[in-house]
Amino acid sequence: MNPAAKHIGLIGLGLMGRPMGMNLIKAGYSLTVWNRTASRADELVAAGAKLARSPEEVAAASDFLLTIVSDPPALEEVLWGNCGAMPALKRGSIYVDSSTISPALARKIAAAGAERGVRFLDAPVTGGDWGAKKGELVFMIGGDAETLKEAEPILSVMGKKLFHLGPNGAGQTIKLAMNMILALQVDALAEALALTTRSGIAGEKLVEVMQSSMARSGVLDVKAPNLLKGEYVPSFPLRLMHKDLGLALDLGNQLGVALPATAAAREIYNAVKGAAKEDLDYSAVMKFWKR
Ligand code: NA7
Repeated sequence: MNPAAKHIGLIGLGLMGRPMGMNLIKAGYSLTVWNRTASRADELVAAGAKLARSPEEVAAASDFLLTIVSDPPALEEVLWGNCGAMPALKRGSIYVDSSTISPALARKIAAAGAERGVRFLDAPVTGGDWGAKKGELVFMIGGDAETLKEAEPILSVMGKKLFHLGPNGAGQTIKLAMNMILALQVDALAEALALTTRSGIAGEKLVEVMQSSMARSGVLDVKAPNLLKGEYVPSFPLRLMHKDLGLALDLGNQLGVALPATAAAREIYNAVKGAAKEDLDYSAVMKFWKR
């Protein structure tokens, strides 16, 4: 199928949404966008996207809608707030949400979509803004397999791997579990670096040994340089990691699963978030020991 014949809507042009939209345009799709702060659409509009006046207008123009906004309240606002998208979604269309939200909200959206004949996938992503720019995101997907098959050509423009994990909510559940691990790994690395450097040994020594041990990891490759240099330009903002740890703890409560390590890590992210004067990457958790 000619990509230009498929009308895609994109709501949420933050750190992730902008490069994802750019890759859709480059692949030849016709794109209509909306963002709360309209100026964030400038680059996409210059590249050929149409700017809508509301989420409702985007949904009404789309065969395929993608949303990627900060958190559950932001998503509820764009779907059911003033001129929201949900009531305007076309029967037969596919709606994919890539925000990280609660599995319960994903299931609520799926049910509301089904009532209107709209097929929904929860499809949060991992890979940071770097993965979004390169079109190398990893999608964690919950929903119907047939719907995913239809959505696959579009999602593949933005991602290198699509994991189908179960019914609606499964994508979000795995995403929260993934982010718990990433948050704990970076927190553990920061603690160990604090101990090492306070002993008078360069942090680089610890990292060097870890690279030759079982503690070697992608997190070490990507985040250790930030921690060692004390540079925390947001790739995945700390405020969003903090939000995800909260969502994971809520899910643990609902399921009756104790998450003591996650609870402790969230306190540390919370302290750094409270003291931060600017937007920082989550690797800035190191600042807890630099105060
Ligand atoms: P960013 O860069 O913080 O972008 C967040 C986006 O969400 C941005 O477009 C915001 O609009 C939008 N937003 C936030 N609150 C609202 C409300 N209330 N109404 C409408 N739109 C809103 O986040 P990322 O792109 O890094 O991440 C997006 C998601 O992927 C998030 O769930 C991560 O955890 C994973 P703004 O430009 O501020 O007007």
